[in-house]
Amino acid sequence: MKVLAIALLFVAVYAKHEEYAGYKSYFVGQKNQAQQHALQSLENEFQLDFLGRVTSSQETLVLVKPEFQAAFTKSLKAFGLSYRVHADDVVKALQNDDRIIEEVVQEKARNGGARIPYDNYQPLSVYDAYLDDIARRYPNVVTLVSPANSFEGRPIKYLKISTTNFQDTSKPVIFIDGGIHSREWISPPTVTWAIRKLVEDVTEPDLLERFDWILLPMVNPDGYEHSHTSNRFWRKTRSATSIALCRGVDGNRNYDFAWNTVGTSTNPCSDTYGGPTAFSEIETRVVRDILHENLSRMALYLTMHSFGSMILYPWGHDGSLSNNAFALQTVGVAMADEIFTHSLPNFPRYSVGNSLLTIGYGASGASEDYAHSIGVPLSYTYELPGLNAGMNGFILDPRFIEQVCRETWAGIVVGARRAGDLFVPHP
Ligand code: 0X9
Ligand code: ZN
Repeated sequence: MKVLAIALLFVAVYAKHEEYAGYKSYFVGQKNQAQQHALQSLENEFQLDFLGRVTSSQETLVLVKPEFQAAFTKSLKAFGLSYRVHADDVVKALQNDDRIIEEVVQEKARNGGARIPYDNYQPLSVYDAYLDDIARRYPNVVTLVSPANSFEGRPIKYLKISTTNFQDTSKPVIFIDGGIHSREWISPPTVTWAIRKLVEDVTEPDLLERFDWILLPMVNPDGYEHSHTSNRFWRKTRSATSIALCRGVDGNRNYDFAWNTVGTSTNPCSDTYGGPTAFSEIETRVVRDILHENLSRMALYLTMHSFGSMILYPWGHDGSLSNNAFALQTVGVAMADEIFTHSLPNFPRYSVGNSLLTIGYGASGASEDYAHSIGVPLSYTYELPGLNAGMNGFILDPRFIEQVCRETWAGIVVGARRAGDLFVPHP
């Protein structure tokens, strides 16, 4: 009986990641732009999935299907790109992540079940309950808004945090979202941590006096749920917009900014599918509407992604700079410097710059570009820290969640204050 139970458990655990059977992940080094382009050019041919950049070593982590591994490594050699295997067996690596996550759950159980939401990755229900609970407990400063349901019918919720219920229109607004790319699990907790620091554990009271805040931790709840229950590397929404078998649109290719032109795909099966039209997704329309409703006084927009320890700003489709590039760079550097002073020694230092030039590829239809194009003066994509030598876990050991939240908050504090100093209301 016991043997059967263990066998069933094994089958269940294995089945969870079975779509990655035979996959390997590789670190690929790129020394210059030509090599970056060379790697990028292999994306479609070998159906590569770029998981992110390890900034300290300037290596990109790439997921490769079994049938393409031999040809992929051959092409790397032909281009003179260095590479090394990261996970020889991706299923095993994911199971190892599951074990690390489960260990923390066990530890917590031994500690008497205390609720410590930042010591592990949380299911969607925990985020949902948290937003409801905060709104209930702090009705004077927090308003819960649930403007629409996701494709699969889950409420997309955000909080408006304000000492005047958004009535003092002289205050600049700061908007932070997370979770558009569902597999980037470190993103939503950085947004809920900001809620905590504005409402529950206030150490910077000026931030609530000076600004109104909009915090949307989970733009893509369907994708998040799917990445927890079925496919760990699910990035897109879960919409069924075409007759094709493949579901989902890359939310960060779906905004109406140079839509469908660069670093995006028209193939619904691609991870960077931009959708049938710009704003085809309810999830991106919710963000769009928040931007427009508050545009006249929005001073700062941050969208949380992972990973790579980068602060990116427009324009991400062609690498050109906006008229506000000087402010974007200086405020970006101020945020990165502050994060650095709160960081751990083994964390990579943030780099700051134009999206295309810093991340190494162009991408159109991204939210940070859209926000800036309609007039948000300071608009950034955060690529939060992730995998790094000395860290365990395929993506980010859950023991580092709280650290990332704390240091990211330090960056937000500086960014908000700078944004407030620079802000001139729109006519
Ligand atoms: O590719 C993306 O959407 C972002 N990177 S991620 O690894 N989180 O997927 C980067 C977006 C950069 N911004 C622009 N291209 N504007
Ligand atoms: Zn992302």
